[in-house]
Amino acid sequence: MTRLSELPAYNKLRAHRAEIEGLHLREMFAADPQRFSRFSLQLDDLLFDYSKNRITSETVGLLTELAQQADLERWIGRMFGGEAINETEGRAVFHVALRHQANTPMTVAGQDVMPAVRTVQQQMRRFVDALHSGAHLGHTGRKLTTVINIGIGGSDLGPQMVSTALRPYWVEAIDVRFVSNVDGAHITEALRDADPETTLFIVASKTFTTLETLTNAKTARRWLVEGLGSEDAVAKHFVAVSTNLNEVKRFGINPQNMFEFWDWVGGRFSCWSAIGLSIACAVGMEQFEQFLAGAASMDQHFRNAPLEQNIPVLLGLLGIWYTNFFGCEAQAILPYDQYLARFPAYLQQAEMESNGKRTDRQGQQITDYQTAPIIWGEPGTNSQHAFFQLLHQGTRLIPTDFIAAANPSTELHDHHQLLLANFFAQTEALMQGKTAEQVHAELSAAGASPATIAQLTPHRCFPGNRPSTALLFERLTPRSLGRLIALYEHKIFVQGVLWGIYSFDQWGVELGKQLAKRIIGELANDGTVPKHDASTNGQIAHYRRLREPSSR
Ligand code: G6Q
Repeated sequence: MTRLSELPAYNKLRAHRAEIEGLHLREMFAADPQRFSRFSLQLDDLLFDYSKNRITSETVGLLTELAQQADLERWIGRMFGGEAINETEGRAVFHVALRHQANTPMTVAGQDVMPAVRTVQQQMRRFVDALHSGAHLGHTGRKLTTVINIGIGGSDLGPQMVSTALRPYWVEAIDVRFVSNVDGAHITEALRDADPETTLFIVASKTFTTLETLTNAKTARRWLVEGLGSEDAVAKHFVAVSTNLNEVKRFGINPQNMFEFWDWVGGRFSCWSAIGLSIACAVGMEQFEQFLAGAASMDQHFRNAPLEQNIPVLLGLLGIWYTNFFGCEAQAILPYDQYLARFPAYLQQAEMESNGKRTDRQGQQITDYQTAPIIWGEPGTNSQHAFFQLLHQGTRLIPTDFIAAANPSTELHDHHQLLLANFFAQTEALMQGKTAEQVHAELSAAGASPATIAQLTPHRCFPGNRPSTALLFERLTPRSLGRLIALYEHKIFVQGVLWGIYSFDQWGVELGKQLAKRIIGELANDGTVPKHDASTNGQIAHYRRLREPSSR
């Protein structure tokens, strides 16, 4: 493997970056009436407009050259071929099989996984249908209408984000909630107005050993058994989603109530598996299948489109362009859709846990280029009234992704027009900026004195030339949502390949977990002195002093 920074196209891109330094997007649009059609693509109803980025045709040519030199096409083939490309964990990365539509095999280590995938999907359908029809009732014979998913990280963020996004599709009388934090406040609030007779718990954990999830699941179990006065209630009110049958049994959940998935499904890529059971409970299995089909349409595009017309590839390359050649430290995700409120948080995990790494595939430290930027964002228009100031006039350059549907998910069409007017206005404003001449003219027209004009002009100018990419599609549906998520998943894949890292492990979350396990045993007020650094010891001692006697 040649390091990214040693690829021939990398050096060419550095030189090219210096050449285009002085170019302003405003001028590039003025000079090229074809710029929009040159730098936009359409996949069915999805418009991918990347023309408001600081690129020329040469940039795109060099970036795709870089991707070729990094062997991207071979890596895409390896992922879809079920190869064990997650080498540090010795696993395939095969979430694409979970949404595979054709009647063709998808193999891992010579074995077709599709029969097992379809079997679990059928089991999900039977369960969800029974839940909705009332064929599966609670211990006291009542319908289960509150579904609480207990999981964390990949076993929470995906299902939670998708369920939130698809709120208008929820079947009648269903209420789906999510508990992830080990902070007792989370489960307390989720249970506050819940009725044990009508509550179903989905314990979602790939390993079924995660401290937070098991702690919450035990609390939920106690609440249920106390509420219904019988251990037998667990059978009707608890199901598990896991790869670990033994631990599920040990917890006391009947294996018949377990939905299986496999080690080739990474946690943060698992909402397509039975980890999506809470989504299916919310919207029904047919809509869940539409969600899978939407993702599959992006998989096909990613697998087959040439690099320079490949949306996830281009989105990934734009990120590389800004991170590695402009020194950008952050990437803003701005859905103009309240139902996508959790999408930035979801991508924070997907991108930062996948590509927030400093060791390359050869085990060498990466010292001469950056990997994953900081992902953040909030829905428009709220974000406009909060942090857009920094995007427009701050000292940092922050590339932005604007995401919106042309049609609303509500009846309030007038609201939607206003929302989209802002969507268009913001990408235009970021790109165009406002010159001193414009500010001057505005202030003069408003009757400002020359002194006021001189004082205010520098503050009221916008530099512009701030990049944005727009994703605009017909409507937020299970299908278009599946396609959108798959687009970002593949973007992450592309970037990981180019950065030369393993995107599908997450060793960085281990150390804190190990230390926490050790510290749990040290919190007792038994006179022992914890064996840490002075700061950690001091914090623990202060905590022991402040803690109320009842919790000692
Ligand atoms: C995701 C990570 C991580 C994981 C959680 C929950 O890719 O692996 O976020 O999903 O730690 O793990 P379990 O599903 O095993 O409880």
